[in-house]
Amino acid sequence: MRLIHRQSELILPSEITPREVVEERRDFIRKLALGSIASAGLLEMAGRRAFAQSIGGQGTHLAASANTNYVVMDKKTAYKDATTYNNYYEFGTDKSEPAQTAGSLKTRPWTISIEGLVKKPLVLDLDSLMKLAPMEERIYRLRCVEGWSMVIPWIGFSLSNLIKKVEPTGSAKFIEFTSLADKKQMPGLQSGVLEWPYVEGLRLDEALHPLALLTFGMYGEVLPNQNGAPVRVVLPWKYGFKSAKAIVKIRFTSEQPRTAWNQAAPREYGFYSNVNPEVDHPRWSQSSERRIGEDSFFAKKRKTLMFNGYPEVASLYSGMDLKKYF
Ligand SMILES: Nc1nc2c(c(=O)[nH]1)N[C@H]1C(S)=C(S)[C@@H](COP(=O)(O)O)O[C@H]1N2
Ligand SMILES: [Mo]
Repeated sequence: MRLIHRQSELILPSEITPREVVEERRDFIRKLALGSIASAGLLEMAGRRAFAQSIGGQGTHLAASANTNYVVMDKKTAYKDATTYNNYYEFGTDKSEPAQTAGSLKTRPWTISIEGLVKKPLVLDLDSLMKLAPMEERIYRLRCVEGWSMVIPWIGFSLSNLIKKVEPTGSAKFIEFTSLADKKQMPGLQSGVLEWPYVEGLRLDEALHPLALLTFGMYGEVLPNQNGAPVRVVLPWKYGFKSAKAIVKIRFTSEQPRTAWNQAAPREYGFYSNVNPEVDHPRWSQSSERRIGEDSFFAKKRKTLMFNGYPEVASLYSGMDLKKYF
């Protein structure tokens, strides 16, 4: 009976299943039908191999020590899913496009400019930036505003290390992240879905929260281009779009910065965009989510957690009406 269950699960078309995985599964079914996979034991083994979900790719190794204070116990998303199902509009609006078109992005040499209301503005090359603090591995949940989530082992260090280095002035209240916008390298810039460059921002106290991760790698390796190489932020208590990729500029300001999604659709995407199951998107509920990899017909949706399950950030918003400041 288990077999039947699996079979019906396997042949269901799924918008989010990468083609290779579908093909691998088809092959598995074919072998089953041919009887080349016989006993239950073998079946289990073959199944496990076909659905193996936690190993990295073949990218450049990036050393890091596990930070056990930041570990989500949920099963990690398969490397393959995390690197082929991406939102990265500079490389196209289709989830599969970034994996196909971001490969040629030149991520070295890379400089990042830290400017605005700071005592010590800096222009850093990637290597100097990476040496600012020891690399940590942290397993975070990432929840996209579209209603899906992943669990990813990121590598980086708290953004606060960089912020302290440049010494913001007393009037700095916000921080703005600007992503690379290079028409020659990024085919998606031809489209008018967003105003380029992609810009995101935080209040300075949010950016100083230890959870805010300046990120250089994932799954033990440097970031694949489609995931934001060579440097991005990961803000796990906020919807995924706040976590800007391929950052070239960080600016400190006294006024709330304009941000790409807020500008494109202010009613739908607020500046804060904290994960909040009680505040629906105008066009859909935010109370539950689909975990990538659990996308079979039989899989239950998961309940979305307040601040995506990071209650330690709540004090940043005490006294604020989170329906108004969504
Ligand atoms: N520069 C840039 N950063 C971006 C995006 C983008 O389109 N451009 N998409 C965001 C969205 S909507 C999400 S959900 C996450 C996805 O990150 P991932 O592909 O590494 O899972 O990246 C965010 N960062
Ligand atoms: Mo997203």
